[in-house]
Amino acid sequence: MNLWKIAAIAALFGGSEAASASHTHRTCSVSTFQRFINANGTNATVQSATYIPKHGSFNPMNYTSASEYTTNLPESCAVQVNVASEGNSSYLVGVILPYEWNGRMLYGAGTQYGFATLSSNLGHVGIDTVGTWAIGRPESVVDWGYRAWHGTTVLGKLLINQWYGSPSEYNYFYGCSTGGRQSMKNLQMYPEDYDGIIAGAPAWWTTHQQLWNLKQTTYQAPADSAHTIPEKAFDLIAAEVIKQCDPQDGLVDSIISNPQGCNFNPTTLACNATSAADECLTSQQLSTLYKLHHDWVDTNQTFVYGHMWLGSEASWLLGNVGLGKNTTIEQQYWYPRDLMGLGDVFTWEDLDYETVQLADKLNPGNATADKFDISEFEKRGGKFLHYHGMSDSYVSPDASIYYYDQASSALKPQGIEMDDFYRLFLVPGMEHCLSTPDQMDAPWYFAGPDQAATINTGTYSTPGYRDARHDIVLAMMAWVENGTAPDDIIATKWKNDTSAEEVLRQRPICHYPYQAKYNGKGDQNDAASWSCELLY
Ligand SMILES: *[C@@H]1O[C@H](CO)[C@@H](O)[C@H](O)[C@H]1NC(C)=O
Ligand SMILES: *[C@@H]1O[C@H](CO)[C@@H](O)[C@H](O)[C@H]1NC(C)=O
Ligand SMILES: *[C@@H]1O[C@H](CO)[C@@H](O)[C@H](O)[C@H]1NC(C)=O
Ligand SMILES: *[C@@H]1O[C@H](CO)[C@@H](O)[C@H](O)[C@H]1NC(C)=O
Ligand SMILES: *[C@@H]1O[C@H](CO)[C@@H](O)[C@H](O)[C@H]1NC(C)=O
Ligand SMILES: *[C@@H]1O[C@H](CO)[C@@H](O)[C@H](O)[C@H]1NC(C)=O
Ligand SMILES: *[C@@H]1O[C@H](CO)[C@@H](O)[C@H](O)[C@H]1NC(C)=O
Ligand SMILES: *[C@@H]1O[C@H](CO)[C@@H](O)[C@H](O)[C@H]1NC(C)=O
Ligand SMILES: *[C@@H]1O[C@H](CO)[C@@H](O)[C@H](O)[C@H]1NC(C)=O
Ligand SMILES: *[C@@H]1O[C@H](CO)[C@@H](O)[C@H](O)[C@H]1NC(C)=O
Ligand SMILES: [Ca+2]
Repeated sequence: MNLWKIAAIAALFGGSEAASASHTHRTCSVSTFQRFINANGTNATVQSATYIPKHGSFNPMNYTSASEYTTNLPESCAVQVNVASEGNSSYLVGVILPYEWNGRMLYGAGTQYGFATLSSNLGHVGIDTVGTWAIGRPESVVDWGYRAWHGTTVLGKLLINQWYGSPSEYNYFYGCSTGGRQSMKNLQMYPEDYDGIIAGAPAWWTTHQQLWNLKQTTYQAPADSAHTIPEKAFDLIAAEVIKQCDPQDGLVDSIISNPQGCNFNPTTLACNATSAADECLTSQQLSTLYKLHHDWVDTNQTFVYGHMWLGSEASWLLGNVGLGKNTTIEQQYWYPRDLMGLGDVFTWEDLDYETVQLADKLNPGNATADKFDISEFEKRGGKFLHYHGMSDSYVSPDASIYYYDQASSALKPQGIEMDDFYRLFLVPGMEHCLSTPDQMDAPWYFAGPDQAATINTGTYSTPGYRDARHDIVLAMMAWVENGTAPDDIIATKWKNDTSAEEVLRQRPICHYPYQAKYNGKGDQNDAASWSCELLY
């Protein structure tokens, strides 16, 4: 799975001017929406307005992996608008307006709940490891950095107001990975935009995040060196980590629930006279493993970025650990080369602390979401749910803890209690945004952004458990609209994650710094046998 594709969570779509629904007084047509926009004085062009019948589907606009929610839609009108931005830049906005509306807006996929939903291409076609769209187009970089989704939000509210004849009562934003960054950036810069924000595994520290992804590959590069850990050894390492760290959390259940508390001894993997060559690590490879498991600390002992946690090894193959292969290293170049403007002469061998300092200075598009004083959002009554999988190898869970702690330091002196508006959930055994290593089978599903689409594109919420304890979107709504704060979210692991019919395990995910503890009796796979306890 690709980090950048995940950003494109929601559906954008093409289509022709189409039939109108018989039971609405407005016509789902280009001219209807162009009229709304012209009356508002917004410089935007409606490209399409498409009537979607009940159970209808449509293909999102060239987003191969963003096929979420494109099938089994409720009867809706789907609109695509091109918005003129600064200079000669522009971005596309998608709005899906269901005829049976729940009175609310959601940035992200989820029309099946009844939300009017928003999406945007952020001003360029695909960012996947290619940054050429940014070269010589500084305004497009700003659109990508923060401007496009604020503009999308303003336009979305306008169209909703005009189409339904009343404004949305509540506005929500949910996204994972770069979508998580977007939602946090929006919260920081435009605290009035949304009432509730869900950020999963947010890649919020853009400058350090992108260079860390390259840093990971440099540990392995050049390919097939003596110090390169071969891909096929990742499972071997993963198995040894589970063997040692699973019991250390107090319960042998195949899940590493407290990776930070695990005292891992890598020397059990060391080659000796009798071990087969592909079943052990040389001392050079063990040094690489050490680097991968530790923070990036640079010149003058300066902390740059947190490390991947124990229990993430099974997904290194999918991530940036790079494998030292040309292709993978190339994929990490878009940020320093195209966004920072260092050009093709920059290679992985040039990455040093000065690159980090330059990135911090440039901060292209002001994309980094590092404003920690989010008191304005708290004051306007906003709620923030933030989560991160402990087995994530794309974005370190440390980045989420770092943000939470920094925000806490900024807000506590102002008399703001974190628990009153901002809760962080660390999910044992969950990889980047979704899924779990086969060896762990950890519960990970709670209807977070991108999760339902992994079952199939017509799924939403948590099948069989469509309630605020098992579905983070409903939990957010209950918090914003009823004041019911979630102490935990129950995560689900199905026997078969594709069919999502039979539950294998359910377990509460507790809000930081609480941790789920087995009560000592009852079925370990039943959430009722667990309680949230303070870690410290
Ligand atoms: C345009 O729409 C925005 C958002 O709904 C609204 O605040 C603004 O007043 C509108 N402007 C005009 C000229 O209608
Ligand atoms: C989608 O891709 C096709 C083929 O590359 C292209 O012709 C089309 O213009 C694209 N559509 C949009 C909306 O970008
Ligand atoms: C609207 O945007 C287009 C480019 O997309 C530009 O050519 C035009 O001048 C703009 N019009 C106004 C009134 O700003
Ligand atoms: C418009 O875009 C082109 C590249 O497509 C770029 O060369 C030019 O500088 C841009 N103009 C402005 C005013 O941003
Ligand atoms: C990339 O590939 C070329 C030739 O295929 C090789 O010479 C070079 O060392 C490789 N670079 C890395 C970083 O693996
Ligand atoms: C040699 O290494 C293998 C793993 O490669 C391990 O199972 C074995 O216990 C080691 N033997 C000794 C004597 O350490
Ligand atoms: C590291 O510390 C030395 C001595 O205090 C200082 O001169 C130097 O500028 C520092 N380097 C960086 C990159 O901050
Ligand atoms: C950059 O973003 C931060 C929030 O992350 C905001 O406080 C700041 O005003 C922004 N700066 C500019 C120049 O837009
Ligand atoms: C708020 O509470 C009422 C009464 O329990 C319930 O019917 C409603 O569904 C709740 N709303 C949300 C958004 O959770
Ligand atoms: C899981 O469910 C899917 C969809 O129902 C099915 O195609 C697949 O065969 C199932 N896998 C297993 C291992 O049963
Ligand atoms: Ca365990």
